[in-house]
Amino acid sequence: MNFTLKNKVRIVTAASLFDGHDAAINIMRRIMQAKGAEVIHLGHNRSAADIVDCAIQEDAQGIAITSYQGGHVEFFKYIFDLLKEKNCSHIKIFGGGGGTILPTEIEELHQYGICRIYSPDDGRKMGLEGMIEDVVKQCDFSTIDNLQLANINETLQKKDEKTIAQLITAAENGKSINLQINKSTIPVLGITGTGGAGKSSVTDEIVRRFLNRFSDKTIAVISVDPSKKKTGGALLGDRIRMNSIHNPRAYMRSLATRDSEVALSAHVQEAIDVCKAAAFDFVILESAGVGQSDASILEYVNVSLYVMTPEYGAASQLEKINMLDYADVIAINKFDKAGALDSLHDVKKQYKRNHNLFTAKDEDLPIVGTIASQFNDTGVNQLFELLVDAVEKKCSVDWGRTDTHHEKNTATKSQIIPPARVRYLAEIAETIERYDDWAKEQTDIATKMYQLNGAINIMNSKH
Ligand code: B12
Ligand SMILES: Nc1nc2c(ncn2[C@@H]2O[C@H](COP(=O)(O)OP(=O)(O)O)[C@@H](O)[C@H]2O)c(=O)[nH]1
Ligand SMILES: [Mg+2]
Repeated sequence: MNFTLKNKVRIVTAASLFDGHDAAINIMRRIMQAKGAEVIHLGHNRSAADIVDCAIQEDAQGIAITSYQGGHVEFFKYIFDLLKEKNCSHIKIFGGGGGTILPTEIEELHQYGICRIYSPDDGRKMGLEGMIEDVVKQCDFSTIDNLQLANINETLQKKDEKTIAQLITAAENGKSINLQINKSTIPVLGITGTGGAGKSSVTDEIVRRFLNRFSDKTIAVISVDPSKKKTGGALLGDRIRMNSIHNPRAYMRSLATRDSEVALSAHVQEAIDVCKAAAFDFVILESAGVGQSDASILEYVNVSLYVMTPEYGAASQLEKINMLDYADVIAINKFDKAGALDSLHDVKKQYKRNHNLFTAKDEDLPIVGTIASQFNDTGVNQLFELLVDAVEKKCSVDWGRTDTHHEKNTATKSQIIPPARVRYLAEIAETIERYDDWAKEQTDIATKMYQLNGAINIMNSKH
């Protein structure tokens, strides 16, 4: 890298709506990460509103999009208009779409205010690295220079997303701001576990159920992912799993650890405090993947959830997991994997040992198998009930639950095609083949009858 960034640069990347061409943006975002940027990647097929809302909530300096399916002029202009409408014109827009974006269209978009659309010619002249350096350098500015601190608590309580986001950035930059916080009444749930266990997928399912169940309540999610020690860059990928946060009652912010040794950012507490000052009813903190001994999330949260999978190796490994001592609730996610029931049994046994609960009934332990990737999973439903119970009990809040039924079933894999019907396509083909054979048989008979009839007629006519 032949340049140093003055500011932490955060860029939202995505492929445009109805567009599955994500190879190009994946190349671009990896180079951005290597240049030290924190990239919030949204993947493909993303709407202008998704991208703009994300950029504001994440306090990004830039948006970088690829568009190959046409409609790019309208798409880029609409993003520009939405940013303007939300008073966030400082967020710069970059893009590309190879030869599908004509030079005249590039000119039109630049005139409109899009920062830069890169053509294949630009690629030839500047190279991939040159283009990305150009993007990253143009995003190297502070977003918090004009942060209005007068009446900050009132603005926060209106849940102004730009202000919330910029206050979290201020905290990350070491600026302390005096906020009014009612700490005692806003519960914080910590979700931790090994990388890839499904923490973000479980978080998304909890947010969905929370928003559905409590129609007047608001929620904030703070998600931490690791920074690369070598480059300082980070892929903040949790947001790609979050489908339920596109709701006016939800806010999400991704944080990079900015220090690859730890599972949490040093500024997690301040980020939680900003969300509390903004009077969200519930805050969820998702840690970056942790090792067996890590339990650092406990310092920041009232209730904790440990997410693991059936693939932890041998049962003796469970003895090393610190969170089995401390977590209020444990989810064995990916319960669709082989050996899931065995691991549920093993984890329950270990939990009883850790907590000296040798006489407790298995079904009373706060351990549940979940399949977060499955719609309306019974295990996740049960998990949600356990978490609401734990929050109400530990934080003395009354969320006024109307529906208090407790599901006891651990996740069961619901098959889209039941076992008895797995051959259904073959059965349809066989039925059609049988019908075709029968129809051919019938036509042969009819043909023979017709021929015999004809022969009879000929014989008769000779008489
Ligand atoms: C690879 C590819 C695919 C792959 C995509 C793999 C993937 N996961 O991305 C596959 C085979 C799956 C595919 C499928 C389809 N494709 Co296709 N595909 C392409 C192809 C060959 C290359 C696109 C690409 O990634 N280029 C690599 C990038 C890095 O280079 P570039 O595009 O030249 O971009 C330059 C600059 O613009 C700049 N740049 C680009 N983006 C960005 C972003 C930033 C931030 C920056 C800084 C710079 C930058 O970098 C490059 C530097 O030189 C193009 C044709 C072509 N030769 O361009 C067709 C093309 C885009 N596909 C096309 C079509 C029609 C389709 C399909 C609809 C085909 C079909 N009927 O099924 C599907 C749709 C897929 C979907 N779900 O959306 C058409 C689009 C036509 C149009 N818009 O009018 C094209 C143009 C082919 C054609 N001539 O018909 N496709
Ligand atoms: N088979 C299976 N895959 C899952 C399940 N939950 C999540 N996943 C997948 O596991 C991968 C990692 O999930 P993610 O939520 O990002 O994990 P995190 O790193 O712990 O936050 C993704 O590809 C998810 O789609 C599940 O219950 N079953
Ligand atoms: Mg995650």
